[in-house]
Amino acid sequence: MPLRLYDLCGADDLRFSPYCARAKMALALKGLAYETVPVPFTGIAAIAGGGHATVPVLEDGDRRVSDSFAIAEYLEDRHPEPPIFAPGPAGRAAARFVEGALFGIVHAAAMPIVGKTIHDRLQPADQPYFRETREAKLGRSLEAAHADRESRLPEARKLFFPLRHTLARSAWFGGDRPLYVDAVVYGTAHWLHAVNDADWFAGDPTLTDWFERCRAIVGAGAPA
Ligand SMILES: N[C@@H](CCC(=O)N[C@@H](CS)C(=O)NCC(=O)O)C(=O)O
Repeated sequence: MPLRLYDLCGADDLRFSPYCARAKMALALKGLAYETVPVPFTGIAAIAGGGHATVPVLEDGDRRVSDSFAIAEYLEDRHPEPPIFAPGPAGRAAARFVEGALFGIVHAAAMPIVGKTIHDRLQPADQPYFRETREAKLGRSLEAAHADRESRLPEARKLFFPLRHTLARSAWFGGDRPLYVDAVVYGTAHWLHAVNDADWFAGDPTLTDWFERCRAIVGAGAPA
């Protein structure tokens, strides 16, 4: 039975979730075949079960793993070769740091910029839920946040400086091969580009080249 990944979907089957993209790249890096099951926001609770339900969820036979980082660790423990974390606890801690920095800094800065665009690209049945939950977090309407996106975008783009800083010296976070840290950053980049709000890496060949190489890995590790 192939691995199955429950994957957030918008209108026209748009797969934009940063966390699901991370899980897909982790699976591809491991060379594992998988199939995806599209899930709208309003369908997540039914498949994730219990607590604060989120996707991705990986199904491996009768085993279910939720949370993208837990999925990467599960894959690493179950299929050690090729490794996707640098050796030892330090490798996982470094990946956690990157995950946290992206969530706390980049996602926080990007959400007001891309929130309305995401909303507009969801299935109509998902839109009220998304609006209510995201406006509560933003403290204002999606439209009000969208109105000053042009002025916020340059500062938000600068938040990718650490990525440029790293890739100027190394093809991947793993040196000559990609690691899960690449997948973590790729997921965020995929999210921002998939909702088609702006070309976040415009005019930056280093970031564009790395992003295209990540995309090729995810595309080649395509679903079973
Ligand atoms: N830390 C979790 C976060 C997953 C997450 O927030 N996923 C979003 C989709 S991008 C979700 O399922 N949200 C459910 C909701 O907003 O109700 C992970 O890395 O998997």
